[in-house]
Amino acid sequence: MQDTRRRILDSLADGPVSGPEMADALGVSRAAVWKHIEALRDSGFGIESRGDGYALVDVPEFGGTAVEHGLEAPFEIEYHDAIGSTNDRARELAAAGRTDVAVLADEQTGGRGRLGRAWAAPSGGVWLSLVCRPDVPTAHAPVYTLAAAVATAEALGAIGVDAGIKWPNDVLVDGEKITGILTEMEGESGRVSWIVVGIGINANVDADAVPETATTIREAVGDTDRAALTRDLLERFEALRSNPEGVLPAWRDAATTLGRRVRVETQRGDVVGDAADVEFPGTLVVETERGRERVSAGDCEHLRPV
Ligand code: BT5
Repeated sequence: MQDTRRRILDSLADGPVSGPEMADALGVSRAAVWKHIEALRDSGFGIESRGDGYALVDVPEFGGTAVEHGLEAPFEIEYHDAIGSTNDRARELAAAGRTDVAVLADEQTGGRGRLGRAWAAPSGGVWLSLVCRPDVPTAHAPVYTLAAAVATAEALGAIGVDAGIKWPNDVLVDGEKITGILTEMEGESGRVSWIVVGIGINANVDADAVPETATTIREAVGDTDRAALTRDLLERFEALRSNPEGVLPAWRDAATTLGRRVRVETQRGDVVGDAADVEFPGTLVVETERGRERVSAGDCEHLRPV
């Protein structure tokens, strides 16, 4: 959001402020204040003109300005009511050199999972893709998927949804998938050029609009304030990406895979055994009959104990 508009909203947070007072505080003309107030009204903020000044009476339910309002993470929000895939749009922005942009949509018409799978993304979800340009080796990329899973599980926990992580990229509630994560990357000479972390949360969505194996926030606890959830998620992700060493301990805390018997389908075949640990940057360690095996990518299934 434009900096002056953000400052206007901040100044209105504590009650009504008169036009001249605001103009003085921001160092702009009264006409400029009025123009910004009009622009904020256009983007969904309810601002009344009263005897004691401008009063903020309503904030938009969802959208770029709703998320940016009070956001304490350095992401610019690009919001779409509907889009093919937020990951595709984020990749375009990344290829054009942008960073710290969060592409957000209410609905996706061509949402993607891993390996070309389709992702159901009806209106009412939180469909989000983050463009990041960390100066790290490409081999470290998986830790961003783990960070996104941790941030999501914690943000869901904060609204009363008891979510756990299934390695590597699923956030589940009672075994049903509530969030999927799709990380895509481009590198050069072994270093990351950009990473796009796509996060899809089934939020205010009917259970029959997503696959049988899935669940939604609506089903778990009822509809939620998606702007607040997105803000919380971005702030948690920001804290984790600034401190990559903290990601693994947080992931272990939130994961349901460790200690479970698992089958992981990998390109080299199935790995079956007990999930013992996860190692940087996201490698799953499995105790198998053949000894310890390390898996860096694959589809993981939790099995019943033998
Ligand atoms: C994923 O793939 O779980 C990654 C999903 C990432 C979606 C986000 S939304 C924002 C951004 N923009 C995009 O276009 N994508 C990202 P994978 O592990 O391959 O799981 C895909 C499988 O999950 C499908 O084959 C279905 O079985 C199932 N599925 C499809 N839609 C679902 C949904 N809404 N909720 C839960 N499961 C779903």
